[in-house]
Order: sequence, then structure tokens, then C-alpha cells
Amino acid sequence: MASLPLTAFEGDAPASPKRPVTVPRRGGVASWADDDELTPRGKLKFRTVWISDTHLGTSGCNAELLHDFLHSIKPDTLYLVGDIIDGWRLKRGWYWPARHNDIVRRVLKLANKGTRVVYIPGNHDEAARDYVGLAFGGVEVVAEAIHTTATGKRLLVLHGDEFDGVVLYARWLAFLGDIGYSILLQLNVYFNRVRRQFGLPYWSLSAYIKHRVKNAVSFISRFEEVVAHAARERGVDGVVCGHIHSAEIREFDGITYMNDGDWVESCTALVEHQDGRIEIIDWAAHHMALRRTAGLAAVEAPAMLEPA
Ligand SMILES: [Mn+2]
Repeated sequence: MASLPLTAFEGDAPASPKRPVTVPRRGGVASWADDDELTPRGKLKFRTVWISDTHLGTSGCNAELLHDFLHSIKPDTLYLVGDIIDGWRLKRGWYWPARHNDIVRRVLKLANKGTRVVYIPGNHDEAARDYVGLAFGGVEVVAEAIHTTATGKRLLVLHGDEFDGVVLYARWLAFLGDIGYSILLQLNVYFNRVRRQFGLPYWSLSAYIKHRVKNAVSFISRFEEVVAHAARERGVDGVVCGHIHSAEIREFDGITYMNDGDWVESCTALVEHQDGRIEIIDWAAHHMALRRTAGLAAVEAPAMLEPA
């Protein structure tokens, strides 16, 4: 499950760098790092940052990269767009490394230092939905939000599971796994034996299931369409969501659909620059590039580039 970039990140570098990695002031390796104002301490001063699907409390969470990202930004507003803490997983067994604490602490510190932090619970942290309308440690908990960009565009911000009629089906598939698949093949044999007895033609149950899995791709685009459609109904200019772990910025007939991705597979965030431009940040790829420019000691190197 651990994604490739994180494996590389942990590889020949210290497992947990003592200092947070900060984006270099000059000659930034990523286009978005170049023209954005940096704070005196070298942090990216985005107008807005959206992250979701961090799934804290699971080993799938790329906590090192997420921690590093949160240490590299100083946004005016930070939206936590759901599935931040994985309650489903924690119910099955407690998994909470120190790094996950650091991440929570970092978010609270940002809130304390003037970042407006808005938390929109998702389906994995639905317990937090009981606290909608309240605020904890400067973190507002809301069911959804309307964000107005620097250029006056109104964006609906929500997690996205409310549009996901297939979520139960997807869970069932995940549960099935590989062992399930071979059982399924067996079942297909019996299933068609029975069909033959009734004079019915062969029908591949396994092929049907595989087809449905392949449809995961079309599920994503259908999800995007449905969410964009809902945004249009609400009379906003665009929508920001998470949930499907697939970062995207796409136009649907005048509605901008945006998904901030996740920190389990892709390690992505959506950021709004001071001028209202919104783009996807791929923090894992950014790290790989940093390593390439600065050599193998990349994890240490950016700290030396940090302005005094
Ligand atoms: Mn979700």
C-alpha cells in the first residue's frame, strides 16, 4: 500500500528528518513554488490550501510527507475536506504513531498562528459530524463550506461521499480481495452448472465482476460529473471535494470541478495562490525533484537553503 515516493523518501535518508523540509527560496523545482510569496521563515504563503483523505490512524497514511507539507505552508485558510482521521480503521484496532500526533499538533498550531482552519468531516470520520457547528482549538467543524476565491469565484467545499451511491459496493469489493476472487471463480463454475441444468447459456460471473472493477475508472468520471452537476444546481462557480483519492481540476460546462486527492496514494493538495489561481500540488513528486536537484542528502539539503 505504501506509495513509491514515500519508500524512496525513507530510503537512504533518515527515517524521520529532524528539521522540516522547506521549499528553497530561489530556483524552486516546482512551478508553483517560484512566484508565490514566502514568509520570512521560507514557508509558502498560499491564500488557501485544501487537503483531504489523510486517513490518520492507518498505516496507509503517508505521515512523513504530510507532516513535511504542513510544515512548509502558511495559508490564510486551510480546509480539511474529510477522511482526516480514519474512525473505521481505529475501531478495528488502535494505530496511532507519534507522527500522527505531530500532524494534529501542526494543524492546531497553524490555527493558533492565524490560519483559519475549517474541518469538513467525511465518511471515515463521520463521528465528527456530530460536532458540526462547533469549534475546537480554533478549528471550525462544518458540514460544507462556500469558499470565495481572490477573484470572487464561489466554490462549494464538501467531502463528496454524499454523491457516492456505490460506496457500499466499493467496500464489498475491497473486502473481497484476492482470496475472494478465487472463491468467485469457483462459484462461477457452480453457478454455470446450475444455469446449464436450466438450459441457460454460459454467463461469466467473474468477468462481470471484473468488468465492474474496470468500471472504477468510469465511476470516477461519473462521480466528477455528478458533483459538478450538484454544484451547478447550487448556483456556485465550482466545487472542491475529496473522497475518491483522485486529484483533478476539470471544467464541466462552466463549472470547475476540483478534487484535492489524498495522502494515502498520491500525496496531493489543492492550493489557491494570492491571485486566485488554483492548482494541484503533488508533494511526493516535489520531494523526488528536490532529491534529484540536491543529491541523495536532499532531505537535509533544503534545510540549509532555508533563509536564516
Ligand atoms: Mn471518503
